Amino acid sequence: MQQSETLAPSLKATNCAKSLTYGQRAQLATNPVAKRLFETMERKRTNLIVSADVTEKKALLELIDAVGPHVCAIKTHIDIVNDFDWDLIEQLQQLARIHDFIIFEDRKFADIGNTVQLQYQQGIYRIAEWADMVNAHSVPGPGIIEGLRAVGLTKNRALILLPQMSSKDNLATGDYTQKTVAWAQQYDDFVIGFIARQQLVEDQKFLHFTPGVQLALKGDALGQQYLTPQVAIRDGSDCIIVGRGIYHADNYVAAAQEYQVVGWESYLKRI
Ligand code: S5P
Repeated sequence: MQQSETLAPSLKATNCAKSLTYGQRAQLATNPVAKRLFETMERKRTNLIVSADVTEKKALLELIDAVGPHVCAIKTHIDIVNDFDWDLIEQLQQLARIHDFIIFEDRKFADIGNTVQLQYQQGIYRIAEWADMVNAHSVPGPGIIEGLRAVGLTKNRALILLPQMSSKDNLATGDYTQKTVAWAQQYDDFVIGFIARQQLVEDQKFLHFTPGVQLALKGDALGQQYLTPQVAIRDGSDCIIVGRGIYHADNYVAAAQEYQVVGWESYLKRI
């Protein structure tokens, strides 16, 4: 894989070394969201996260309701919804309870600690009130983690960092990747894992989330790069994140089912 060549030697995953089941890993988790996510994956037999990148409230809720039984988490980009209102959040939370999934807001915070605290809690989205997990770039340094952590821990939330990205020629490589992983380890009560293309740490309490996953490997015109679910999980991913591969399918329930089965079978091969 292209990016592994740029990783520091200590981060190169020679072979994916993950022998424990999701259920066993729930016992290792110290953060409540990580624990709940592992337990949900085990209970529902799914490592699929649907990236619900849909811009109209009604269509977004319909998609989430339809794929909900097949996922461990739903990933949102709340700021792309044209007709956002607080009722959307309440319905999303209700669907999360009905279908038993975790809510991941893909906010990719990227500012200094003080600013991200405001972005996390305030404004029209009040993300900290409803998102079980959010993610953040590490480019500002550890202050961004400290800012989010001070808010998130009081609400039993979790953070995912991005030591790698899926897009072509991204700058999250080498030393950046390595430092990001080290900060995750330093703040491991709040940081539960990584957006990653392959396994970055051996400690199995950390989750590796892989976006840029598609069975058809179609790619797009703007630099997105895809792996198949089989390759992602073989190389150490714990959760596959699938957007257009599902919500652009003619039948998105059937597509979600297919990704659930392929993802789960790939995981069973690994343990
Ligand atoms: O490196 C990344 C990180 C993320 S979170 N690459 C990504 O593609 N993502 C997100 O995953 C992206 O913002 C989008 O919501 C989803 C991928 O969507 P797809 O339609 O390409 O599957």
